Order: sequence, then C-alpha cells, then structure tokens
Amino acid sequence: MYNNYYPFINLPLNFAYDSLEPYIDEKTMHLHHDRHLQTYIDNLNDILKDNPRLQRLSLEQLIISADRLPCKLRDKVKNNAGGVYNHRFFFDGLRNPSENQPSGALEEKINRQFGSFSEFKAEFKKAALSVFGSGYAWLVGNGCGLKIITTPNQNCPIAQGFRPIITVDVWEHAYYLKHYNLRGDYIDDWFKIINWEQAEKNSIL
Ligand code: MN3
Repeated sequence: MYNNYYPFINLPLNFAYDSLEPYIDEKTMHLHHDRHLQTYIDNLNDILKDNPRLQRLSLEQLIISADRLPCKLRDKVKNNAGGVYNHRFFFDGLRNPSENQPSGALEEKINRQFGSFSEFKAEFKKAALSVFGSGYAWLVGNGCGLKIITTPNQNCPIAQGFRPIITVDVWEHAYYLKHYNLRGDYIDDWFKIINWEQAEKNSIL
C-alpha cells in the first residue's frame, strides 16, 4: 500500500464520488471518505506525533503490534490504524457498476469453497447481516483456502494473520443516507460495485 507510514494522508479515491450511483450515493461517498476516513487519519497522526518510535512502523505493523503496546496506546492505535486500513481497503475494492464477477483462480477458489458464486453471495450476506452494531464482513485467505469472517468496530483481519480479499463496511454511516436501516438492501447493492479485479490481486499477493 502507498503512503504506508506516518504522516498519513487521505489519498483521493480511485473513482469519482458519484460513480457508484445508484448503489452508493455521491453524498455518502463524500462523507465517508472526506470526513469519516479523514478523522481516522487525523487521529492516527495525532497519536503518532508524540510517539516517534511508532512512526517507524508501517500501517500494517501498527495494526499487528497494537495489542503489545502500553495500555494507554493500545486501543487508540488499534481503532485508528484499523480505521485507516479498513476504509482504504473497502474503497479500493469498489468500482463503477458492472456485471463484473470473480474470474480466474479466485473464481475457482470461491466455487471450490462455497459451491458456486451465488452460494458464496448468500453466505457472505448472512455474515454481513450478522454483525451486531458496527463492523465489517470480509472474504479472507487463510493460507489454505478462503473464509468469510466478520470483525467488530475497526478490528482488522491482518491482526489475526488473514489476507483480506474483499470487505463490506456495515457501519451505518456507510449506507444510512440512502438505505436507512435496510442493511440487506445495501449489501445487495454493494455486490454490484465490487472490484473483482482488485479482489483477484488481493487474493494472490
Ligand atoms: Mn466506514
């Protein structure tokens, strides 16, 4: 990942704010990227400003080592480094609406693990709906295959040794303006704007 060290900056999206319409609206994308992600970036820079030792760690290293930090830093680093990583990963995994589906090795792995793409979607949706409160659902690689997992808050799968492939942010700020409380409708819409090319790259890195 680019800009992987302190000071962190809010990199622009890879697409126009309105390019996910009608599935995710332009205003949600502005608020989500320009305010929510920006706040995690500002908070993380603020924490690291007074901790030069931590400035030498990459974003991933901060997440992986957060649990070994002193109490007063642990949750702050975990939440804010996780917030930066998870949002960047979520946004990078989106593209304008298309009939785009998994292909190549990733398609084969999905079929092997879940039976078919539609069975995978059903299982992923169930997991994303099961997140109580705020969090994410992920497709991850675990070394020998694929797995669907959920994480609460801004916890990140790389802290558990998983390789993230796709994720959906199910914090209400990700969908409330358009979908209100209908998280299931938002998940259905999100399936139409997944960047499967990026997912394929993530699965082989
Ligand atoms: Mn979010």
